[in-house]
Amino acid sequence: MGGNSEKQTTTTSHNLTQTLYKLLKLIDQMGSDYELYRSKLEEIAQRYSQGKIHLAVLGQFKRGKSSLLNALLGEKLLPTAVIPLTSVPTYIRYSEHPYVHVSFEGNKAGDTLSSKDPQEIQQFLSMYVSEEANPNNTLHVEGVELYYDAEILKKGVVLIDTPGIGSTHRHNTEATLNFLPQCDAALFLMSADPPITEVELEFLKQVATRVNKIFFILNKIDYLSPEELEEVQRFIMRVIREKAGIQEGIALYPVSAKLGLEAKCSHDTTLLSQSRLDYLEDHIIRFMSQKKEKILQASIPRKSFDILTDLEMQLRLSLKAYTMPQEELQQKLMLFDETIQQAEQQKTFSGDILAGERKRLLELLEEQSENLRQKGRHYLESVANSCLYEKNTIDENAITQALALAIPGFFEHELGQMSRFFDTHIITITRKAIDVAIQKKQTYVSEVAGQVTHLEQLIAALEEHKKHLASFIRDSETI
Ligand SMILES: Nc1nc2c(ncn2[C@@H]2O[C@H](COP(=O)(O)OP(=O)(O)OP(=O)(O)O)[C@@H](O)[C@H]2O)c(=O)[nH]1
Ligand SMILES: [Mg+2]
Repeated sequence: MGGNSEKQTTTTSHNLTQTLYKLLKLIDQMGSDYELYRSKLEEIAQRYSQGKIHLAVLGQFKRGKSSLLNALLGEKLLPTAVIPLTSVPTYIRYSEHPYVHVSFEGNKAGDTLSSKDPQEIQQFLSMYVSEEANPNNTLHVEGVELYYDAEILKKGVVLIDTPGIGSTHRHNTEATLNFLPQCDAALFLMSADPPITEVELEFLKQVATRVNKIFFILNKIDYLSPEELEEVQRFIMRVIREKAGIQEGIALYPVSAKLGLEAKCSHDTTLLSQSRLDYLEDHIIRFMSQKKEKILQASIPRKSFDILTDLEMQLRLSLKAYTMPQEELQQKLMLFDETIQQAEQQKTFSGDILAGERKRLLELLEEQSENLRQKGRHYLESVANSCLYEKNTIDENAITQALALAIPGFFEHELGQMSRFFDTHIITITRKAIDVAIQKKQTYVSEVAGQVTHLEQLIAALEEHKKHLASFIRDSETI
C-alpha cells in the first residue's frame, strides 16, 4: 500500500512538473505583456521543484504571531509589541549562517545584515517590518528574508510572519490578504482574549478558500486555568465548524508562545512542556516530513490554476480589443467598396482622393496648354500662309476671314481631344489611389485576423492546461 502510494506521488510530481514546464513555454510565446504571469508561475514551479512549502502565521493583530515564530525559532528575532506592529511579511528560510536581506521596489539596492546576535537581528528587522518605523510601507520594502538555523526550517519549510488583520491600520489587513495566494499552509492563530471575533471569522473563511492545510492554534493559554482552557477550546471548535463551515481536518493546538520562548531560552524542559510548544513543534515537523509533498501537490496546481484564470481573462480582453475594430473595419470596408462602385459609375471622385494628384494635374494642364498654344500658332500660320501663297494675295480682309473660319473648327477638335486625355488620366490615377487604399486595408485586416487566430489558439491551449490542473486538484487527497 505504502509503496503504491509513494509511486503515485512520484508520478503525480513528475506529471505536475511537466505540466508547469509546458505552461511556462506557452506563456513564453505570449511576449513581454504577459511577463508578470510568467514570473509568478516560474516562482511556483521553482518552489515545487525545490520542495519549499510556504507556511504562514495568520491571524488578527496582537494574537502573538511574531511571538510564536520566535518561540519556534528559539530566539527573540522578530519584533513584537503590545501595539499593532508587523507591517510587512517576513520570509524565514533555512541557512547555517544567519543573515537578513531586505529588497526594495524599483532599482534601489537591498540592505543586508549578517549577524548571529538575536538583538542585532531584531533591531535591523524593526527598521523595515514594523508599523512604527515603516508605516504603510513608506520605505517601499518589496521583501524581507531572514535566514536562520532552526530544526523546523531544515524540512524545506519557509515560515512567514504576516501583518495582523483587523487593526485600525487597514493597509496591514490588505497586505495580508494580498499575500494569501502565496501561502500553501497556515498556522491560524487565535487567543482567549477574546476567543474569536467576527472579523477573524470572515478572515478564516477567506483563508480556507485559498489554503490547503490550516493548523488552528490557540495562543496565550498561560492566561487560562485548565477549566477555562477546556471551555474556550470547545467554543472555538464549535465556531469553526458551525460559523466558518469547516468540517474536516480540524485540530486545535493550545500553546503559550511566551512561556515556550522563555523555556527554550532558559533550557527549562518542564516549562517547555507546560507551554505545549514542544507538542505543536513536533507535530508540525512530523507532519511536514510526511505530508509536505502532498500539500504541495494540492496547493501548486491550485495556485497555477488561479494564475491561468487571471491570464485567460487578460487574453480575452486583448481578443475583444482586436475583434471589435475588426467588425467595425469590415463595415467600413463594405461602405468603401460601395463608394468605389458609385465613383466608377460617375467617373468623378472625391477631392480627398485627388488631393495628392492635384499638383501633378496642374503641371499636366500647363503642358497641354503650351502644346495647344504651339499647335494653334502653327495651324493659324499655315492658314495665313496658304492665303498668301495659294491665293497669291495680301488682302488683309481675306486672311482675317480665312482665320475666322478656321478657328472654331480647330479649337472644337483640339478641346475634344484634350478632354478625352484628361478623362482617361483622371480615371487611371484614381484607380491607382483606390488600389493602394484597398491593399493597405486588406493587409491590416489579415494582420488583425492573424492576431485573433493566435489569441484564440492561446486561449484554447490555456483551457486545456486548466483542465489538466483541475484534474490534479481533484486527485489531491484531503490532508
Ligand atoms: N501572556 C502572553 N502574552 C503573549 C503571548 N504571546 C504573545 N504575547 C504578547 O502579545 C502581544 C502581541 O504579540 P505579537 O507577537 O507582537 O503579536 P502579533 O500577532 O505579531 O501582532 P501584530 O504583528 O501587530 O499583528 C505582545 O505583548 C506579546 O508579548 C503568550 O503566549 N502569552
Ligand atoms: Mg507581528
